[in-house]
Parts: sequence; structure tokens; C-alpha cells
Amino acid sequence: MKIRNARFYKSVSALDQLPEEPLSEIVFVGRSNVGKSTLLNSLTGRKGLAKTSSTPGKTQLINYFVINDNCFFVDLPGYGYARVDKGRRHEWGKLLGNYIRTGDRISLVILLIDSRHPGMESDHAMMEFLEYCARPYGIVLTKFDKLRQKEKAKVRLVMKACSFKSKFIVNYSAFSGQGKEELLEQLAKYTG
Ligand SMILES: Nc1nc2c(ncn2[C@@H]2O[C@H](COP(=O)(O)OP(=O)(O)O)[C@@H](O)[C@H]2O)c(=O)[nH]1
Ligand SMILES: [Mg+2]
Repeated sequence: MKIRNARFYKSVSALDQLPEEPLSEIVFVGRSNVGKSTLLNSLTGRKGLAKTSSTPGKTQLINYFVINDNCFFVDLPGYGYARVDKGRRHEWGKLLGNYIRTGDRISLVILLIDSRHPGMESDHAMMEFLEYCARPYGIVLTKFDKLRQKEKAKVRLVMKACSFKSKFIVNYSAFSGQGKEELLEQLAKYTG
């Protein structure tokens, strides 16, 4: 897809404030600091669209962006800031979990995973949760520019072995632009 325009729509902090516009949604989710805001800015080509920071944020907000006047990109709260232990692995914070479970306009979930840490427990729990909720999802491996050559091959193998239901895996670097066209091509299949 080609992103012709992107604008911030609104932030909500509860499920009863969701937008009424019946637009389909591509939802972005991942650990705090994984590079979600940076990815949104890079994909849309709008540097200041989503706020980025080097310290993990604690605000639990859902941010909506209108893309090409016909779909939403949805920025969900980051998880994994506090350790998720096995017994409570599906407790993402109410807002995040409930949103993914009940969002009936979600056409695709993009799960962002830091390419340097492909084995994180909380990310694997999220994949299980997405499969449990029957949400189609694709994986974006962020900060790919930080990997050495050897690590690049290895991370693909690790991900392929454990994410058999993901629709795609894209290596992404917001800094070099690697993966941008590939991801946009994938997203085109899920926008109206
Ligand atoms: N090297 C590199 N750093 C990145 C990339 N994407 C994000 N970062 C850095 O990771 C940190 C967290 O990014 P941010 O987008 O705020 O993460 P968020 O919490 O998931 O929204 C920032 O310091 C970014 O500059 C990338 O592709 N490459
Ligand atoms: Mg962010």
C-alpha cells in the first residue's frame, strides 16, 4: 500500500471511548521500547506522528491514526515492562488484553519483536494469546540494523521455529528503511 496521508485521530484510555467510525484496523503491539512509535513514524513518513522516547512509558493509552482516510493504525500500550511470570502470562493489562480479544474491526495485528531478543517469554505469550483469540498476525523484527551478520541468520531461524501461525516475518530498520516496502506490501492485503 502507499500511504498518502496519515493523521492523529485520538487517544483513549478505556474501551467505552472507542471511535464510532467503522474503519478497519491494523493494530500494532509489542514490548515497551521495542520501537513501535518509531515504526509508525517510519511507515507513514511522518516523523512527529507518534511520540518516541528512550525510556519506556507507563501510560496505558490506545492511540488512533487515520491512514488514507480509510483505515486506522492503532498503537496499543506496550507490555513487558514489569516481568510477566508464567502463572499470569495472559495478564497484559486490562486495556490491551480486552482490546485484542474483543476488537471486531481488527483486520491484522502487527507484533513487534526486538530482533536482538527473539526469545522473550512475554512475546511468546503474546503470540499464544493472539492465536487463542484467533487474530491474524504478522511479525516485525525491529532494530535489525543493530544485528551482526551472524545474528541476522540466527534470529530468522528462531522466529520461524516458534511463530508458525504468523502471516509474515519482516526484518525492519527504521533507521535504514529496510523492510518498509515489504511491510507496506503485506499491509495492503489487510486494508479495505
Ligand atoms: N537502531 C535502531 N534503533 C531504533 C529503531 N527503532 C527504534 N529505535 C530506538 O528504540 C528506542 C525506543 O523507540 P520507541 O519507538 O519510542 O519505542 P516504543 O516504546 O515501542 O514506542 C528509541 O531510542 C529509538 O530511537 C531501529 O530501527 N533501529
Ligand atoms: Mg511508543
